[in-house]
Amino acid sequence: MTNSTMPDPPPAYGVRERVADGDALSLHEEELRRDGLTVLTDVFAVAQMRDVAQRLDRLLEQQTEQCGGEQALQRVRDADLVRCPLAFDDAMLPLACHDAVLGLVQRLLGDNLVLLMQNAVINRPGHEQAQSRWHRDLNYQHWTSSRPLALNFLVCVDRFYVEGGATWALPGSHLHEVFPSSAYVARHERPIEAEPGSVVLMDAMLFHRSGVNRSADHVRRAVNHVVGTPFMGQQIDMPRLLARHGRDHSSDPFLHSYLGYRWNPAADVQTWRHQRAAAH
Ligand SMILES: O=C(O)CCC(=O)C(=O)O
Repeated sequence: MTNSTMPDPPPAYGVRERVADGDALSLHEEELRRDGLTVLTDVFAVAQMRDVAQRLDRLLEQQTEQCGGEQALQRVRDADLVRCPLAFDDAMLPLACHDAVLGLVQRLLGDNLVLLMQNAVINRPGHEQAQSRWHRDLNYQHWTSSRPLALNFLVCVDRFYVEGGATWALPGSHLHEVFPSSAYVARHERPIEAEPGSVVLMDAMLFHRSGVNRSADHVRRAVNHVVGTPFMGQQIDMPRLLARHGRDHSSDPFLHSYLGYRWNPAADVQTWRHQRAAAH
């Protein structure tokens, strides 16, 4: 995990308030608040990433076939994406649940977290990736909040480098309502380069995009997660999808909450009261 040795306080004058230096995650927290992004290195083992890469390729093939083929998915701008992989392969759940990553997320969002989505983005040379258009992960929102509402984190399954389709971001754009001018974007867009096993975290209001993959043959896979607070809805009803595929994580106290079992709308008044009583 990234851990910098603490530098001496920089000389300054007229400064009466400053952020105190803290532990290993404090700098990442500060980067997330100020820039809207940070990178944790060496979170997952490279061997694990190689295994995940193979599993993602299989899942992509399955989902593409189930959805009528690649061209059909391209028409709805959903090609080269694996939707909710953790519902289909148990090796995907640990990517969403790493202690250090969630510890950092909790510093910004508090204890009650909900996984709003998990999607793998496969960025291949010669293939247009729909995610390469600028967007916020809280799409269509043009306002700012005094506190972060949701974060996203990308697990780098393959190496992120510019020619190979690394993610690009506009640092600080989570603090502004509107998307900046083309000139501003051209001057301030920044690539995020990282090794396999790293995790790129962003404020979910930060503008970002996949890069264009201009490499000869580098497939750049990433697994993106959006984590919010319980008043936000999941992209796909995870408890229901998991159940459909024979998986039930509801007895695990953390997953009960994180995967949405606890927060799903109740079917009726009695059920809501029963659930509320059980939680107390
Ligand atoms: O593929 C990337 O580099 C970014 C992915 C992304 O923008 C997203 O999943 O929202």
